[in-house]
Amino acid sequence: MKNKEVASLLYEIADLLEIKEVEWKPRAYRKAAQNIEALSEDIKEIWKKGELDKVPGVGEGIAKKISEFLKTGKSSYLKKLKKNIPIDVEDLMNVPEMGPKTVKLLYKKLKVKNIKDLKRVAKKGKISKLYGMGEKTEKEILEGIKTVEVSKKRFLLGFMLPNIREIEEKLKKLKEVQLISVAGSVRRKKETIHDVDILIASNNPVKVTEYFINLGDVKKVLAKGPTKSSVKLKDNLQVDLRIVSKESYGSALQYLTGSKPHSIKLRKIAIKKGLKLSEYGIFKKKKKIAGRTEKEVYNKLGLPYIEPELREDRGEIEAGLKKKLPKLIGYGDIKGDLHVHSKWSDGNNTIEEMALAAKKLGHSYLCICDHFGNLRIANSLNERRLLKQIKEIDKVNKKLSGIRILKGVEANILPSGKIDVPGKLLKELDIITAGVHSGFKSGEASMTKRIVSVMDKINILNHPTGRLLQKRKGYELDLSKVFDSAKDHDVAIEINSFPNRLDLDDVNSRAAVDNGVKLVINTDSHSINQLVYMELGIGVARRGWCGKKNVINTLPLNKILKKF
Ligand code: DGT
Ligand code: CA
Repeated sequence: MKNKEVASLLYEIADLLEIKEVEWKPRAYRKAAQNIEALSEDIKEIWKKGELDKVPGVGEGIAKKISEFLKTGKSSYLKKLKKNIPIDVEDLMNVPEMGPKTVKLLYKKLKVKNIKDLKRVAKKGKISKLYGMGEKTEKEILEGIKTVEVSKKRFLLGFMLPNIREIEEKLKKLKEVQLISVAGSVRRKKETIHDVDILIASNNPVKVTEYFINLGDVKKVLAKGPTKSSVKLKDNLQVDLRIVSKESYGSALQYLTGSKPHSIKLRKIAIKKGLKLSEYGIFKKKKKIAGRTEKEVYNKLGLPYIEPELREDRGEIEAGLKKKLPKLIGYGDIKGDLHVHSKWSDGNNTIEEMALAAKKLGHSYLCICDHFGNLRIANSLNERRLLKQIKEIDKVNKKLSGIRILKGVEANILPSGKIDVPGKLLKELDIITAGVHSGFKSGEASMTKRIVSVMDKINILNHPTGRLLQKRKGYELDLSKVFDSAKDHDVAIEINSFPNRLDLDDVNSRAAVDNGVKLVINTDSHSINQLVYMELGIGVARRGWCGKKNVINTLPLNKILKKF
C-alpha cells in the first residue's frame, strides 16, 4: 500500500505551502491526504486504473503530483518548494508546540532552520522574548526537543506493522523457507521498536538471503552473510534476518524474542539445573536436549510456555515457576469496537461504511462516538445533529444484518468537572464515553478531581492519561483514585489502540486489572482502515497481564446491551 507515503507527501507540501502563506491550498492538500489515508484500496492501483480523480479531494493539480510520485518515487514540486524555503520543516514539526505558524515565525525572526538552531535560540532565551511566545512555551519547546531526540531512533509499532507483515508474507511464500517468525520487540508488541528481527528456518540460506536483500522495499544492504543479514528499508526501518536449521528454531526464536532481561534470567535457571541455554538449544554437558520449539525450551527449564508479550522480566518467570501465569486475552476474543468516529464529526467514512468494515473484521457490534460540544475539534456535533445522527443509525441498523450499530458520543470532560452533553440527550444514547481534550496542564489534584466528578455520568473513560507517544507526556493524574471511582460507578477504562496513544499503557492496564477495574479495548478509528488497530490494544492488554474477563468488549452483543 502506497497510501501512507502519498499522504505524507501531501502533508509535507501542505506544511510548506502554509509557511509560504499560500491561501487555501494547504487545506486542500491536507484534506486530500486525509482521504487517501482513509482509502481501503491501494492508491497505486487506483492510479493504474486512471481513476485518481475519483478520490475525494483530489483535483487535477494534486493528481498530477501523485502520478509523478508513484511513477518516479519523487516529487519535483516538493523539491521546488523545499528549495524556496530553506527550512527543515519536517524535522521542526516533530517538536510538540511547533506548527507551521511557529516554524514561520521563528524562521523570520530568529533564522531557525532546523532543530539544532531551535535548541540554540531556546537555550539563549530568545524565543520567550518574541511576541506571543512566553517562557512557558520556550520551556516546552526545549522539553519537546529532548523527546524528539530520544524517539528519533524508534518507530511506532502500529505504523510499521503493515509493512512488516508484508515482508513476512513475501518471505513465507518462498519454498526454501520452512519456518518463519518475526521476533524481538515486534513479537513482544512493544509500543515502539528500534528494528525488526526476523527468524527463518531453512536448509538453503543462500537462496533466502539473496531473496531478502533484493526485496522491493530495501534501500540499502547493511550486512550480508550466510546466517545473518541486515537491510535498511526505504522508510529507514532496519530489518535483521537470522537463518537457522529447524533443529535450533525454538531456541533461536526464544533468544531473538528476548527481552534480554527475561532471557538472562532463563539462563540462570538453566545453570542452576546444570544445563546450558543458548540460541542453539539447551545442552546437558555436550548433549542437546531441547531446541526445536520454544515450548520444549521452557518446559525443560521447569516452566510452562510463556507468551511473548509477558517476556519483560516483570514477574512472569516467578509466576511461571509457581504455575500462576494468567490466561491472557486472545487476539480473537474481541466482539466489537466501542469507540469510533464517522464523517458526522472528524472521521472519514459514513456510519454504514464503518459498520460494514467492522463486520468484515468479525465484530458483532460497533459504537459510533462522534465528538460533541464546543471545543475546536473539527465538526463536533451539536444537539440537533446528534439527534439526527441517532435517526440515521436506526435507519442503517434496519438495513444491515450481522452487525449492530450502537449510539454513542465522545463528550469532553470540561475543566469544570462536567461533560458538555445535555442530560436529556444522554437518555437517547446507548453508551456515553468521555475524554479530556483541553486544559491538560491543571496539575494532578485538579485533573483527578475533574475526571472523578464525571464518572457518575459516563460508561467509558477514553484515553485516560492523554499521552501521545513521541509527542507529549500524559497529564498529571492520580490513577489509583480514578480506578477506585471507575469501580464505584461501573465505568470501563479504555485502552485506546491508536498507534500513537496506546493509552492506558501496559503497566497501568495491569494496575487497573489488579484493582478490579474493567477495561475496554477500542480503536478510536477515524476511518475504516484504522479498525485493525484493535490488535495493538489487545497487545497492550496482554503485556498488562489482562484476561478475557477483564475486558468488557469480549462480551457478546446481548450481554453488552444488557450491561448498558
Ligand atoms: P528494540 O529492537 O530496541 O525494539 O528491542 P529488541 O528487544 O527487539 O532488541 P534487539 O533488536 O536489540 O535484539 C533482539 C533480541 O535479541 C532481543 O530481544 C534479545 C536478543 N538479544 C540481543 N542482545 C542480547 C544480549 O546481549 N543477550 C541476550 N540474552 N539476548 C540478546
Ligand atoms: Ca529489535
